[in-house]
Amino acid sequence: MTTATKPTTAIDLEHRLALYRSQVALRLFETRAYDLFLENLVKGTSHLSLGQEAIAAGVAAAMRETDWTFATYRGHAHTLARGVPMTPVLAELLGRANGLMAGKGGSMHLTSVEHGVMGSYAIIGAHLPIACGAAWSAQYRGTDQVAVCFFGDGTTNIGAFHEALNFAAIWKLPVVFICENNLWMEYTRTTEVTAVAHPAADRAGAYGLESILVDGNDADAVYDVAARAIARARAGEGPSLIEAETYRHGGHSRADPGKYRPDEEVAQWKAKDPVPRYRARLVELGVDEATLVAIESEVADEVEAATEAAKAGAIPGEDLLMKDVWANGGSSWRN
Ligand SMILES: Cc1ncc(C[n+]2csc(CCOP(=O)(O)OP(=O)(O)O)c2C)c(N)n1
Repeated sequence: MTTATKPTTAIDLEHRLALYRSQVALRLFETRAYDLFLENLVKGTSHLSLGQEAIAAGVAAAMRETDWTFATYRGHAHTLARGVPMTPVLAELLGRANGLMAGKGGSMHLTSVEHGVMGSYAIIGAHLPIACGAAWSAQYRGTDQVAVCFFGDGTTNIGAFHEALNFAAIWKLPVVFICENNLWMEYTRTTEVTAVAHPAADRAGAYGLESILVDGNDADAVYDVAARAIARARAGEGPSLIEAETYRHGGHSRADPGKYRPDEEVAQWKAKDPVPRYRARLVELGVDEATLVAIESEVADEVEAATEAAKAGAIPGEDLLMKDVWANGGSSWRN
């Protein structure tokens, strides 16, 4: 097993500052989303990934604009990290007409093809074969695009996970699977219902893949393993599976206080919070306080502006109900 937990020294300061900004943006955005939920403004359910920011930020930093992201229902961070602006994402959570999906999709269906965000998937595991399909399309068409697919630890017990890995391996598809192991499924501890300790990494070998385990609360380490896996995929060397160990600060979804998790476990992981940890690393590297404060206040302003714009968005009209429901692509292709 390859365990990559040491921060890489290959990342220059400019990229590190960008990684910090990205993590701060994900943190402040979702903190605001939670506040808006408490104000009863967020429509439908939503799943936050507070505490897991280093993964979305680190992986996105290693991707090219033309690469594809396949996100989960816990996909705000996956979407924002690819460069989708905050306003349409927040407006979507609020069910407004200026939302990313015009207010019809909500938190769990964020998609932006122009940013390579090829959907958020609420049926767990469903998107792994779909990511393989996208990767196959890139391989078939001879483009050098790579599909990156995020999923949780619990998802590794779904059949589609195993089917997709086998399929990706035998066809050497340019796909990178990222398991965000936050230790918990919906309300169940993953190790209680899983035969191996590392739900993704321990199974990689069964499909001929290297086992890659990374500290998912260290954006540099995540960036490092993701960059290597993506480069391999782009070079035609086939798929990779990365298990990033992390913890979500909150419960499963917005309505779950997560009280079933031991207090010491929550405290232990909060002490490894990726955002202050990365900030401390930058300070150690000699970045001055004013630079960090400037980044934080720019991001805070961005969240403020997005909140105002989202709240000002119109409530969609009833005509939206029947819009984009059915695409008549014709049937001539069958002939
Ligand atoms: C096929 C399917 N079964 C059950 C569910 C209900 N469900 C939603 S999330 C979830 C747990 C997923 O846990 P994990 O993959 O560890 O991701 P996390 O929520 O911790 O990010 C379950 C069982 C679902 N959405 N799809």
